[in-house]
Parts: sequence; structure tokens; C-alpha cells
Amino acid sequence: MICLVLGLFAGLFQTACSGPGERTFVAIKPDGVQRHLVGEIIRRFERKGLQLVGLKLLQASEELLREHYIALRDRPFYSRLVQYMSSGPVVAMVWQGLDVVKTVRTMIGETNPAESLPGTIRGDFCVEVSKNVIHGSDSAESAGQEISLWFRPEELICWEDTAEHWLYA
Ligand code: 3AN
Repeated sequence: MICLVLGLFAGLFQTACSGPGERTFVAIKPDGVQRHLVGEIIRRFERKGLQLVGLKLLQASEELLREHYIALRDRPFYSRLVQYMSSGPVVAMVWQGLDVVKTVRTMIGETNPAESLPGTIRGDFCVEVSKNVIHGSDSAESAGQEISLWFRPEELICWEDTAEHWLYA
């Protein structure tokens, strides 16, 4: 009974968690992990002022990846994309902040690295669209779907970010 009540309180705390802004899903793809870019990429988001609320290294199943890329299922590269994404571990993350979906997409750059400006992650670290290092949700709606596909609610941590006072008016 006590456990049930404590669990309910924990659940309430999770859903009541309200930092500034919204959340987005980010994945460092197998090439990013193999090329030891994990620290560099996390460093960029942290320095920007975004808050990390979920993080794990995992070998994604083909089933998960097929679902994740379901909108691209009719594209000729779909199978290759799923294969590439399952070829090694990925780092899955959830970041929170004001306009975080847009901010992260801007920091990532264009889908095609050749069109990504220097200073963006794809502009700085890759050359080919089929090995473009990182994924970031393209809208608040897909962020919500992707976060619940990759993370269980209890894997997302509500924590007080003391930098918030210096980042937001
Ligand atoms: P983004 O990742 O920039 O949102 P999407 O959603 O169009 O771009 O594509 C998802 C992923 O599919 C890309 N990150 C890339 O890995 C792969 N991809 C997109 N276009 C191509 C293509 N023409 N050839 C091979 N892979 C592609």
C-alpha cells in the first residue's frame, strides 16, 4: 500500500514536472558514436543552455527503427536507413528548453551535410546524407511521439536546473 502511494506521488511528480519550454528527442547515430563525437555533441547542447532530461546508450532493434522512420517507409533508402541505424549503438536523448525543437534542428543543420553551414553539427562533422551523425525531431508533435517510442516515462528525470535563473527572464 505504501509503495502504491509513493508510486502515485512519483508519477504525479513526473507529469507535473515543468521546466521552461518544450522537449525534443535527439539520437546520435552509429557513425557519431563510432567516431567518438558523443561528448562533443552533448557539450554543444549543454553550452547552449538546454537541459538534459533523458540519456541512454542502446542498440536499437530493427522493429524500433522501422517505427521511428515509419514516415519514410516508401522512400528507396528506407531499408538501408534502418540497417545503418541498427549497425551499432546509438545515444538517445531528451533535451528540454524554450523552442528546443527548432533550436536543436538549427544546431544540427540540414539533412544533407553539404547544405549545412559550418558551425552546425552536420556542417562540421560529416559529408554524406546517408551518414549524417545525428537525428533531431522535426516538430513538437513528432518529438512527443519519438520520446514515448524511445523512453519510458520513468527514464525521464525532472531536476531543478540552477542555470535556468541565468538563462530565462
Ligand atoms: P532529417 O534527419 O534531417 O530530419 P529526414 O527525416 O528527411 O531528415 O531523413 C531521415 C534520415 O534519412 C536522414 N537523417 C538520413 O539519415 C536519411 N536520409 C534522408 N534522405 C536520404 C537520402 N536521399 N539517401 C539516404 N539516406 C537519406
